[in-house]
Amino acid sequence: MSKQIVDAIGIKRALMRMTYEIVERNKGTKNLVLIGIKTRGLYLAQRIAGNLKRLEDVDIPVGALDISKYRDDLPEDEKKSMIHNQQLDFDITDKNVILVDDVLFTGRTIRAALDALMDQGRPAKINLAILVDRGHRELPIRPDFIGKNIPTAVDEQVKVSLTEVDDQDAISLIK
Ligand code: 3GP
Ligand code: 5GP
Ligand code: MG
Repeated sequence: MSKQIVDAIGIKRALMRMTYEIVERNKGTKNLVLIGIKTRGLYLAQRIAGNLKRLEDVDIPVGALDISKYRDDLPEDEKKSMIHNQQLDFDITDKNVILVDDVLFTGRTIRAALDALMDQGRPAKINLAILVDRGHRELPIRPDFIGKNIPTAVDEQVKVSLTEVDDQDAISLIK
C-alpha cells in the first residue's frame, strides 16, 4: 500500500526552508560547497544550489558521491577501492561542506560518504542535509538540516520521486 505524504509544493517549501537554514547557520555562503549522494541526493543538492543562486546570487559548487555500490554485495577490497577513488572536480579543503541525501535510515551510507570525503581533503566542517529522516539509526549520525521527519516501521519504505528521474515530485510511504 502506497500513501503520498508530501506533494511537489511541500518538497519545494522544505528545500527552500533548508536553504535559508543553511545560509543562516553558516552566516552566509562563504566557502560553502554542496555534495550530493547519487542519485537523488545529487538532484536535491542541485536544487539547493539553484535556491542559493536566486536568494544570494552566488554560484555554489555542487559535487557528487556514488556510495550506492558500496552497499551492494561486492568483495570488501573492491568496495573500499571504489569508495576511496571518487573524484570531485573541486578541492574541499577548508570548505564548509553540506552533504545532501534524500533519505536517512541506518546512517551507514553517510558513514561511507564521510569516509570518501575525508580522502579528498580536509574540510573545515561537514554538515548533513536530508530531505527525509525516517529514523532507525544504527550509528551515531544525525542530520543538521531536515526536510521532513517521517516516522516509519523498519519494513516500510519511503519513496522519494523527483522530476529529474521520476514522473513527479512526491514523497510516499509504502507499507
Ligand atoms: P537514490 O540513490 O536515487 O536515492 O539505493 C538505491 C536506490 O534505492 C536509492 O535511490 C533509494 O532511493 C532506493 N531505496 C529505496 N528503499 C531503499 C532502502 O531501504 N535502502 C536503500 N539503500 N535504498 C533504497
Ligand atoms: P542508510 O544508509 O541510512 O540506511 O540509508 C540511506 C540511503 O539508502 C539513502 O541514500 C537512501 O537513498 C536509501 N534508503 C534507505 N531507506 C530508504 C527508504 O525507505 N526510501 C528511500 N527512497 N531510500 C532509502
Ligand atoms: Mg539516496
